[in-house]
Amino acid sequence: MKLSRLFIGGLLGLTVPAIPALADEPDANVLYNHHCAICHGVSRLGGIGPALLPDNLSRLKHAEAVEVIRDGRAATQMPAYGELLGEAEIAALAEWIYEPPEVEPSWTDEDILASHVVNHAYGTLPDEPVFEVEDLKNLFIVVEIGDHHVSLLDGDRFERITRFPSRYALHGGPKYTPDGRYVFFGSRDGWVTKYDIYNLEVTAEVRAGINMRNIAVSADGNYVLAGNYLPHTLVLLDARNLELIASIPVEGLNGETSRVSAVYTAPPRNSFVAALRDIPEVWEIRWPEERAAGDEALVGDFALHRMEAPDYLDDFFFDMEYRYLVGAARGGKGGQVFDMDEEVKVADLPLEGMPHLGAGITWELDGRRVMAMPHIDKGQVSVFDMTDWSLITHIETDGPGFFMRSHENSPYAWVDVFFGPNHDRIHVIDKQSLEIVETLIPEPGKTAAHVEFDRRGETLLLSVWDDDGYLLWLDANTLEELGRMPMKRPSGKYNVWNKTQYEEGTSH
Ligand code: DHE
Repeated sequence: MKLSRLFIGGLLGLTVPAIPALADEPDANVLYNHHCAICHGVSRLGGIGPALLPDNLSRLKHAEAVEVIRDGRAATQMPAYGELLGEAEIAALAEWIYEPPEVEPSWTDEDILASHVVNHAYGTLPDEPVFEVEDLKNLFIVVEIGDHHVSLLDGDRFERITRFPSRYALHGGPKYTPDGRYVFFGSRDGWVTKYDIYNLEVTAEVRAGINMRNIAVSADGNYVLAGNYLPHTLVLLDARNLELIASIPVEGLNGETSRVSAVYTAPPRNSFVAALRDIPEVWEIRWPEERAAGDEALVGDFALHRMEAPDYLDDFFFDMEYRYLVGAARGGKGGQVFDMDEEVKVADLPLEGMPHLGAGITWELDGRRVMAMPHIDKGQVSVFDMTDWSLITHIETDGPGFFMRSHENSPYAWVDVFFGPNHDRIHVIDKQSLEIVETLIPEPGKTAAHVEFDRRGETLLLSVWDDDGYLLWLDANTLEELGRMPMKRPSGKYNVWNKTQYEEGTSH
């Protein structure tokens, strides 16, 4: 069908002004206001479509932007403007959206409140699941970033229970409430979505920022914390209906404000821990151990503790007791172990370059607890003794990896080869010998990545990370294939039991 401006306006029930005659050089600003602002917002903060600001677009290559404007995006409301605009106009638009806006965008408490939607108030939906499975704790949530959907799977029968649209570009692991009934998603554009797994319904949504990193849910399930790049804030929400409790400006002891790299939950400390990008501090926010009576949760109940760090620390890994955090120092200078009780650095780790600490896992080896993580810039998995922080070995792999996974009951740790020519490979490492014992290539030429085990560690799911991709279901011991399910670029997958139990082989 030939696309027309009226078509888009009609679709959205909006009136689109007539286009003035264009000068020889396409004026991208004018083009944007006529064609894009309706869905992406007058200030480019997003609306029906995603935000079109340089930071939000950092992951979209320029050529892809041209393609999306020209050809549209399948399974979304983004139409193909190639039928309406010339190549020069498309090129001008694609160029322009990567330029910073004249006025720095802001996102205030009023904006957060105005974005808040409650579809089903907490406590109004039935407590019994609307589907039947053997084990509610062995469900998986799978994020499909190819067309921005989420699938819910029965982990015993490897069957899809439902598939529903998500916000654009979810990032970071979805987080469950401790009982596994609700799951929260965070999108790069700042949306936090609460989903009731038992009723298969989105219950509430709120936009916490313009460019968000990830979310964390308190171990008691009462609070959600979102960490933003833009604005420089932490946003604390009541988990019941995602009401705003407080947005906390991130300003360091030196007066500088900072982006938040990521937020984490530290269950034994009853706290959230925030990694900050631009100031050498680690922030800890303790949640109230007893929730305030009545409906109102007070920000005064939350204790913010700022710890001066020895360096800018990013991308954390925690020990099982959440006393020590391992962070990557700025500029690829190595890793540092920070004791959060004593607030001192206790070790330097030879982790130069780009270790992916967030993907780290831990297990027992000869009576010692070890941690292992891949590197984004080299083909290595580094293994450390966590009792004295000494390096045990670097395991050579076929290329840089992104994700690592295991399970307490599995003898193997899995690491993908996410980058480079061997991105279709995935290694299986023997956790005792620290040798690669198998390298699988599920589909030549297509990226194989991100493993998650079932709750018992007997089977696992593995992604073929492609728009026409699929999930593989494997026997975790024999590595035999048990099934396949087509999916649109399935990225992360998250088992309810493993996540809610903070299983040692999975991300937290
Ligand atoms: Fe992620 C988790 C940071 C790029 C997919 N990623 C995380 C977490 C952090 C992080 C701090 C842990 C938060 C959590 O789970 O709550 N990611 C970063 C980056 O700094 C980086 C390198 C650059 C960026 O632009 O943000 C980055 N991440 C990517 C991707 O390109 C990936 C592959 C595709 C995508 O969706 O954008 C990607 N990141 C993921 C996934 C997780 C994740 C699937 C959750 C992993 C898990 O198993 O828990």
